Amino acid sequence: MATQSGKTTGTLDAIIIGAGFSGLYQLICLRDRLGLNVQVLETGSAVGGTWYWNRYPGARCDVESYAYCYTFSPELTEEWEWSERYPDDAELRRYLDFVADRFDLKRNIQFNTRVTSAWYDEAANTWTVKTEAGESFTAKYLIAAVGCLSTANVPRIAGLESFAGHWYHTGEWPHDGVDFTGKRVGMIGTGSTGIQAAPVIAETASHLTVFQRTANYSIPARNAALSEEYKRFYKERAPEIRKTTRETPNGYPFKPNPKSALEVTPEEREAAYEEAWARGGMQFRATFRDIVLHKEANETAAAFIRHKIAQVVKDPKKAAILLDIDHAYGAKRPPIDNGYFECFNRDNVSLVDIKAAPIERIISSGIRTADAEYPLDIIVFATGFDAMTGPLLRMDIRGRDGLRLADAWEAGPTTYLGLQVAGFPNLFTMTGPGSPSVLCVMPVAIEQHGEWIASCIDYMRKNDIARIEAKPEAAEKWVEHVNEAANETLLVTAKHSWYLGANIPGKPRVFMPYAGGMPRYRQKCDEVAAAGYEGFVLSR
Ligand code: N01
Repeated sequence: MATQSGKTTGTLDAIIIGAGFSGLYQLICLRDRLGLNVQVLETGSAVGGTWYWNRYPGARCDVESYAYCYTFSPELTEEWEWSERYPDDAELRRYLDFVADRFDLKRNIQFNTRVTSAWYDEAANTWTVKTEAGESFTAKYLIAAVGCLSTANVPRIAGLESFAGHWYHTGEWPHDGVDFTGKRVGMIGTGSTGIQAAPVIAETASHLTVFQRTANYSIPARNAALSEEYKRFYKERAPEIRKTTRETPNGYPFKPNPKSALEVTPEEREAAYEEAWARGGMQFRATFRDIVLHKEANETAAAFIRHKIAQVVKDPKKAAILLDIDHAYGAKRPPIDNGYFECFNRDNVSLVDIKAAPIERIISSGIRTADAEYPLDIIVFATGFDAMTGPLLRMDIRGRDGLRLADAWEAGPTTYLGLQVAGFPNLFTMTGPGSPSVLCVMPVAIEQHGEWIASCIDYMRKNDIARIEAKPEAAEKWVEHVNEAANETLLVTAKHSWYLGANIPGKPRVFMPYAGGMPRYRQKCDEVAAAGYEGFVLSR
């Protein structure tokens, strides 16, 4: 039951925190397939999750629209029309809003509601969730669908409070936008976000100064409007695309070339990279099967990209700073761009190497580095997120015997399958640490999680099971496996990556996402369920 306000009435079976891709799908699975009474609590004033908050200039998904969407409903696939190769943030919000209306989801979503705590009551076997406004909700199951990249990281740089201009974090962008016209803008950060934002900011700012700590690779996205022919083509091929996204390690709609970069002639390799560069997008990483696995193979791709950057950037000083890349291609999340390197050829864009001369402080007139002062009207922090654990730990989550999640994870996150934490019965995390999450196309990972959690709850209900909780030894073994899987790749070689938590001072260095690939993960989850939820304690 529900009211107009989005508040569910009656006794709740489940509470879902978050109304992004994962929360919406979990609501469909639990409410419409199992018939549960579910309440979704969402901080924002509308659906969208990551795409509700990330409205910065140039924000756009780096996965093709026809693959970055739900696949559970052929009718939905038929009814929705993507306009571009990669959807921008506004189109993704429209899509999720369409889904929410299409499946009548809003009646169970309470917006403008920030969850501050979630405590487990062992005697009652319930979770009580409290909100910033002082409301309280109680249910048997709690599903954290809070996203992986939803806690903005604003670095603690001395003097920020003294800045006389305006500053913004890209992940908390004002809904009515920011007018850069005639302004001197400083942007800190050159990850996927900064690389998308810079060329767009440069179009209207009087001057853009990019503060780069770590140089990055980027591949042209080659975004374009979808022709009517392509729109039809993707719809007709939807079942085939769905199948491919479920068979490939990262959930992409293309398969990696089975060849090694080292088994072809230099000419063939060059031709393959040229073709991938011209096609654009993440598929570049799949040009050869071992690009993210072997150093030597990786270097062939890295050298090709460096050569392209050198060709594009005309000013040799800027080029040298942009080419000072300290990690393997793909070891950090590889960005794709719409004119990033080209924007450094504009007269109104400059580049500051803050690895060579670090930022010392922010002053009222701008940014002071070790060797200069940069007068600014606006500072943009494209400085990323407290990824994966941040959104969970900013709530006060307490499990059995009052165990705080923050204490349980003091040395880093420990989960079983990324879905449950020992000591926290009936709490499920969607795309949690230890699951493929950020290494997989999100909606692909999310549909698997949503369905697995719903099947698990269905099994519990049919078998009179009141509680499910990960065994500590199963979680420890899973964490070992997550580490082994990461160690088989070059992902662990980038020591400053957010995959490791290295972007947040004091955060334990633990490789968080599962790098063993979505098909392997899916199989493991299915085997666990088929074996009567092996590795979990089920109690009546
Ligand atoms: O964040 P990041 P992001 N002083 O952490 C720098 C997804 N995403 O928002 O590398 C100075 O990658 C930091 O420098 P360094 C995607 O999964 C997807 O760009 O730590 N600089 C780095 O340059 C992505 O990976 C899409 O040395 C500081 C930058 O800020 C993830 O979100 C678009 C600093 C942060 O890069 C995060 O991307 C956007 C400091 N104190 C994002 N702290 C698409 O779908 C940090 N930096 C296309």
